[in-house]
Amino acid sequence: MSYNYNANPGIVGVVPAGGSIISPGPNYDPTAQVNNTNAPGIAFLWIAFGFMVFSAGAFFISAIRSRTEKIRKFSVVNVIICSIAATAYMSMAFQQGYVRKENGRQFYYARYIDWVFTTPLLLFELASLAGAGTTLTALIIVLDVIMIITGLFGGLSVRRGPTWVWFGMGCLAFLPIFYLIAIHYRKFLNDHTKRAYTVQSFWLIGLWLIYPIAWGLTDGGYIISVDYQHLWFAILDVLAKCVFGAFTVFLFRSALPYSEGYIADTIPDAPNHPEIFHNDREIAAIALPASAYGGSKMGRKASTNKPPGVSPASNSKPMAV
Ligand code: RET
Repeated sequence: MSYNYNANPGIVGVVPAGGSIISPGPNYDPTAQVNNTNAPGIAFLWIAFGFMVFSAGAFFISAIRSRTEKIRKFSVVNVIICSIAATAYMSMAFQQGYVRKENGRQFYYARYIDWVFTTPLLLFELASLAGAGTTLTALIIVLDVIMIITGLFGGLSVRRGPTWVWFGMGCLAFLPIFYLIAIHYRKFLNDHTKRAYTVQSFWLIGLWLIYPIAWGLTDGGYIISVDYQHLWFAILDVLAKCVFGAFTVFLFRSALPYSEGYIADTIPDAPNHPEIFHNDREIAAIALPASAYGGSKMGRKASTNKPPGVSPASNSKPMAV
């Protein structure tokens, strides 16, 4: 089934119901300055690329220097996030990864390819810090991927109706994400992760709320020029990736060993032995009595399962990292 463009002012011709065919309308002007990336836009893109490469390098060094598996994991996640973003920024700076909309405006789908991989990793990072567990982490990731894909389809839509319906659908997916981060995940926090999570979750929500607004003014509503679109998204992306990651990995480094639902409290001295304990699952497997797994008779006895090198001292000083 197809619709007449005349129902949509400014567009002539025929498009399918979803309106996702990118075809020239009467206002098609691929030469207009506002529809294109000019010298300033290219500069913004390369600067953002530089931030991403630099940050990926810093997180890589952090990963190499990590003494515990958890810190290593957070560092590596950030290496991946910044490397993917660097790739996307390079493609955009080289004027690739875009299509032209019905009015001739560049639409950079490369941005969405970046986000569909990096935003789940950012949420994975926050969910891990909270100790949210596999199921609720999977849920937030799926909702997030749906949110980004709605932005992509909204941006690809020629007809205004589908554009904003997609946008509404994306906002709908954002609501439970918001709820999980702001309220539900907090239930899993422990004394060591509370401060780090509180700062990081506020920071993430505050920044992420700006994205749909920026989208409405750029890929959705064509109000801001393509050059300024690059500037605003570059600022947001550097804050949401490089600065957010630096806070997690450097500022809150000492909280990370207590992430992922810290259960090593069963051996109070364990955090002082990062050289032995790579993560608290290993500690749990060695240390917890069988009853902790539901009372199976096949479990180890609590009294005989002290791992080597761990004193029974009951101090629980934060781990040196
Ligand atoms: C879209 C449009 C549809 C509705 C909503 C959106 C939200 C996007 C967000 C993007 C976050 C991107 C980040 C990038 C990393 O650096 C897709 C714009 C709600 C929140 C954090």
